[in-house]
Amino acid sequence: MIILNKKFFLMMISILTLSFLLAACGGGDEEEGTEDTGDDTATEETDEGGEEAAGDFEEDSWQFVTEELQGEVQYEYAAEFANRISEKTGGAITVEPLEYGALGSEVDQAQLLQQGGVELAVMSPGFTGGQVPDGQIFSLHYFFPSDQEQVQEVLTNSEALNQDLRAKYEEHSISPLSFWTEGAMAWSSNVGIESPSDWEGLNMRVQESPLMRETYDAYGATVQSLSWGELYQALDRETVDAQENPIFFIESASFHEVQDTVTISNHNNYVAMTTANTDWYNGLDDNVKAVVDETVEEMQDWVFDEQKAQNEAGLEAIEADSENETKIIELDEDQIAEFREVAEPVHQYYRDEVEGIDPAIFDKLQEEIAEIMGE
Ligand code: 6CS
Repeated sequence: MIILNKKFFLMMISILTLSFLLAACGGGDEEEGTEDTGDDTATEETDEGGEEAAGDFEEDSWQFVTEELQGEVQYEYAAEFANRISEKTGGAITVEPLEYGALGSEVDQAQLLQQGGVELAVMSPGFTGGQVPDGQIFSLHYFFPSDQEQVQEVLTNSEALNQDLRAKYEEHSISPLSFWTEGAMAWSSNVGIESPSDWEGLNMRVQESPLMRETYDAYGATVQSLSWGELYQALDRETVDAQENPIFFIESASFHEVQDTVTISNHNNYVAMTTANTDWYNGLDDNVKAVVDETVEEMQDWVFDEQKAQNEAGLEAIEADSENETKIIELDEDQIAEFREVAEPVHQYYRDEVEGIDPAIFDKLQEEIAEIMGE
């Protein structure tokens, strides 16, 4: 029996309906959101008595697209960002957070941002792995720390990421203003993954990142790229056998309903980027850019707490779901060592063989990680 997932169903309808909208936006909307709105200036008072400050901002509205649904980390990030921008500009600038599906799939959304059809997006590097090969560094297994506080520290402070990798994305009109974790990745499957050999013959869902193929190849699995909106049904029909995501997302997308096991593997982290269209961002008035930068910086702690709370609640919800029993497997150190042994040669393969990547970014990031881990 096919179990229809309600969220999935609603999303697919909205993707189909709005694919027309995406086609209409293609390349033609560079000016959207940057339009001259006339002489309107805001005069509303802020809590801090900020009438003067508000007057410094011209009225404007921006769209902030995310790859997740209301209540999930990315969307809540955009909503909180919107509140803060409104407050700091005395209501002059409004930001509209958009759910996954509102403007197409993750790949469509990335294209929209690049074309200037939206100003801001939360983007996962996995969906532009073909265009920006250096972004695939986030899909290496056992490369980043497993401690999420250390991961967030690396993502927030790394020069390799926030300067060098950012410049690579900017060649494609994507300005990553920050990188942040949505939590440690876990695997779900029906077989119960406890050692690399358990992957033998499994078909794994991945994002649009060629390196992910290499990684799962090393374990003996095949891979298939899919948008997450198609994943529940693919797992249910067993055209795909396994997937990876942070626990909160496995629960909220209901993947655990159609998978028997979840493996806490800590093999890597779900990294998201707060991105802006590069021309739009560079064209902002200095005072507006300062407010954006300040807000992005503040959001690093906020989103860390948000993902932590959602991941904890997600695990509890999976454990409490007696209608869909899920076996939780937590890998011990010996089991992790087995996975590391297979995964680590892919690090060198990435550094030395993957076309288009800058090995200097890899080397610098590796040093920065070692420093934060006190090695
Ligand atoms: O698996 C995915 O593709 C989705 N996972 C998360 C945690 N956020 C959005 C993304 O598209």
